[in-house]
Amino acid sequence: MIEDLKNKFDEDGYVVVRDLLKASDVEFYREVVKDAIRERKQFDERELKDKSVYEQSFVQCQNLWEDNETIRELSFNQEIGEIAAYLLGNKPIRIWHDQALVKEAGGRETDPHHDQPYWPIKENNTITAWIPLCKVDEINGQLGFYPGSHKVDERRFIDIFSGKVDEEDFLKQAKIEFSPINYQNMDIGDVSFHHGLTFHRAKPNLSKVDRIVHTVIFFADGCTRGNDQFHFSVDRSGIKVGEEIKSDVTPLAYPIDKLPDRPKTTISDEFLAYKMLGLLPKD
Ligand SMILES: O=C(O)CCC(=O)C(=O)O
Repeated sequence: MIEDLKNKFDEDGYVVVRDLLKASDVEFYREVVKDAIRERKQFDERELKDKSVYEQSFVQCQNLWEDNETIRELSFNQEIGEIAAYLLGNKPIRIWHDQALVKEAGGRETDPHHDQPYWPIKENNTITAWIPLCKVDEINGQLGFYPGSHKVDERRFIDIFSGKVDEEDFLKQAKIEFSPINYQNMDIGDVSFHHGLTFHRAKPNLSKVDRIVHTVIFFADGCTRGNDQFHFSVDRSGIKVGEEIKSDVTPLAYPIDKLPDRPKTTISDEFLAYKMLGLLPKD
């Protein structure tokens, strides 16, 4: 069964694992994540309509594992980690970062993109576990994948941060000629895994309730920094281009026999605005 998942992941660039988590655990974590977001976002009083186009796709809180010990248990869950490690080739894996992605009621679609170009990791050995903490269907922000798109091996940066991505430009840039999109209905307990090079997008949330999702990004142990593009996951600990990505900011995630400690490396006050907006943990 796990071999089937790996074959499907290699072929399509994503898999959905049904019933991986217990419903009662998911319901528990939903409340924990909601509280953590409320705490992180306490100084952000903007309404959806006043946010940037990017922020209208989702509320984003990163590195929740650091300042919330209960979420740390979810981000370092060994059942999720085991599957992620297996899909990446059975090596130990490290966390790049985790993040809650809440598509608010009325939130717009998530523009099509792939993730790896956002990260200065040289090797293409990255994977995201997308863990819905509520049911997700075509009405409330379903995630959809372009099957096989990871094989295009295209690392072009798709800018989803500064405005809506033009559909035609995207297909051209992504070198995707034909674009079936496999949207996934997700039940409580289901988890999807997508490769860092798999193009994906999400539908708008047309419901009256926020779509709460927690995600964890992992990379194979031994990956190195590929370029000098800034990223907290490497720059906080001064990892230079060519060096192995290995620090308390990106600890081993699987296999582990104990949860990691909160990183000693804090985030400089140069980035106070990110901390005040709740994107990153405060000290
Ligand atoms: O949850 C979403 O709307 C988008 C998720 C996504 O892009 C990701 O997890 O890489």
